[in-house]
Amino acid sequence: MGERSRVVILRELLPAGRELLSDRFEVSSLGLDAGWQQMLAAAAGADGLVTDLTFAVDGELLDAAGPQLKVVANFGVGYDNVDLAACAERGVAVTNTPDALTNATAELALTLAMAAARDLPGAEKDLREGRWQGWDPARWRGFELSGATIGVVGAGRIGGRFMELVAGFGGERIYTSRQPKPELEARFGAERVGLDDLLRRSDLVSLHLPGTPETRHLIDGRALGLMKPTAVLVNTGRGTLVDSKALILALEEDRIGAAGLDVFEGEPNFDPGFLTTPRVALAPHIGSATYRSRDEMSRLVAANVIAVLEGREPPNPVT
Ligand code: 8YV
Repeated sequence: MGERSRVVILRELLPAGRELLSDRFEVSSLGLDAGWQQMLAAAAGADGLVTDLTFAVDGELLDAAGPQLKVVANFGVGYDNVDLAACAERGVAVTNTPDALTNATAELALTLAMAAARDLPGAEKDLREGRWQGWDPARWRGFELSGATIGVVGAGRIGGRFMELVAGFGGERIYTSRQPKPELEARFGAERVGLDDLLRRSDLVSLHLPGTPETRHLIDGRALGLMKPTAVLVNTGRGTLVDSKALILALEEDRIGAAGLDVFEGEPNFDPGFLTTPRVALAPHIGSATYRSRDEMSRLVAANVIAVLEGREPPNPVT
């Protein structure tokens, strides 16, 4: 029998996926605190690498792994951390984990939308800090989603599911997408519009785009200026979609209604202005963090590695 292939999990893969890999391959895992030098050293000689959005998969890492490397399996649907050209040049397959996190992420977008619209974080903070003095008809008033015009920016899998979840609010649904989505139009009466039109008309704007050079700061000061002063902005896509400084300013100057954010530029760092900005619901990138989703994502990572190392087409190639 030949030597078993080597798979290096550069940070962490949950047991649901790790066990599938360990049954077949020589597997090592560095853990969440792994630093870059440690990753470069551990990657040497790997046939497969399990990666995630917290670090760059670039030429340096691929060269440190060596020419036997066959697959980079990214734990996540987004793969903006992976240099696809560098992988292609070296003949390395890249895979991701779509579908598994569609429900979880769309549900978090709705959670943030509702929390932001009613300023749940602000109201809860008042309660926890002893500022609840009794019933006050003017206090803690927010926005209703019932009857709202809901704008979905990027109507892919997650945006489409989000649209399905909010359909019960009635109102109108509009979306942007490179391709028309006849299914969303037929099922939810959705209308495809341009971004500026969507921003002007929406009471809730939910972002569901990947982080690419083209989508960087799609929502900047100009875009925020088009939104209604009562509109809620939700971002569960990538932090780079939104210009943080411009958003903080828009909230502070009451130029938009509220914001719900799961992703940030430069995370786990984020603009500290968000901590003191009014009417903002914040989460530490937990879009896919349900038991079901993260286990399924882990299994998908493993299924992709196994397929490539056994000489088959992976289920989720990204190119
Ligand atoms: C993942 C995400 O948790 O899938 C994505 O693109 O942003 C998250 O849902 C993350 O990628 C884990 O690596």
